[in-house]
Amino acid sequence: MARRKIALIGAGQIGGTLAHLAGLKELGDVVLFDIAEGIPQGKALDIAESSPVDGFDAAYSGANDYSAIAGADVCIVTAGVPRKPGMSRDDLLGINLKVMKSVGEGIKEHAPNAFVICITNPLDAMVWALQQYSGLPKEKVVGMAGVLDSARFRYFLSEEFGVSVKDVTAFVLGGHGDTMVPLTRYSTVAGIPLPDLVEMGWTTQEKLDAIVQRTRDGGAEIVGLLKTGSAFYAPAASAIAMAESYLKDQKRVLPCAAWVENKYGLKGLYVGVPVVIGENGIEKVVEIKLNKDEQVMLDKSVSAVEGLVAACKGIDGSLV
Ligand code: A3D
Repeated sequence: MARRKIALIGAGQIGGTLAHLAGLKELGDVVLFDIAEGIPQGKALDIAESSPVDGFDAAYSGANDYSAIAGADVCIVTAGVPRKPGMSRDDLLGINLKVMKSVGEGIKEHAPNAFVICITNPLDAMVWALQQYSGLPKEKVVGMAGVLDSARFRYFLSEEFGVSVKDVTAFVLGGHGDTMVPLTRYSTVAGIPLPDLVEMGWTTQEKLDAIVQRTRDGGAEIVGLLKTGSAFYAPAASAIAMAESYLKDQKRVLPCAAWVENKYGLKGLYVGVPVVIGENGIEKVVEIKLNKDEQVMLDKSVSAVEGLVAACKGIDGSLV
């Protein structure tokens, strides 16, 4: 069987890490694409030269022309600019919307059958724009945010409880970051929901609230430390989990920014929900019953995303 092809559009910090992880996991051959000349070629060669050491088989190439992504099975999009300290994700909207237009058109022409994962911020609006510009089916275009937000939540919880990250599950809904909705009653340690763990004296409600807030601010915490860019290891690992579920038809249940229509009271919007990812892309949107508080938080998150989508339409009148 021929190897699968993974196209990474944007060969910056996340793009390079994605390329390395895709090789280490032998997900397929990798093409790095970027407008910066030499960067995708240099990273491709550098990672290919590590393959004999780590013992993986994958062909690597770098390109500045979209024809190189032809026939890709998966496209992961990080093209655009990241945040600098003091910037919100939304400050990136105007610049990155233009980038999504060229990327969407490139994918439409050269890789129309791909499963497309968007990482570029502001995520929920950019994934929507990317679907519009590429014209690909909505179940084949998805945004990465929830896997990262829940990974951060899981990591902080594992530290608080002194238990393995493997035994901590977390359930998040809504937009990326600031308006993320953590569902603590569906987040567990080995199946024990967080509210029960508070009752059992494992932690306090105050500490749990602080962990939720730290999760929401997780991106800004890293930006503040790095100063020159934003997080890239955990975002790359998160997108690779989504790509792997598609390529291997694992049917994992992962929180992603997916197209939601007639569920959660939405008429049609890209927003973070749990979905099943398999060989057909987004195979199912999982709808759960929310309590009053959770619904209020989701509504707030939805209006933030709607505001960004409206701003995109204001910038480019061709978007509907
Ligand atoms: P960075 O290292 O700057 O890489 C971005 C790359 O995109 C650079 O190599 C640019 O040359 C390239 N680029 C710019 N314009 C184009 C274009 N038109 N076509 C092709 N390539 C282009 O950034 P990064 O890798 O750290 O981050 C990439 C994006 O991911 C940013 O928008 C971040 O804000 C976003 N991000 C999202 C999350 C989420 O959880 C959603 C987390 C972290 C970063």
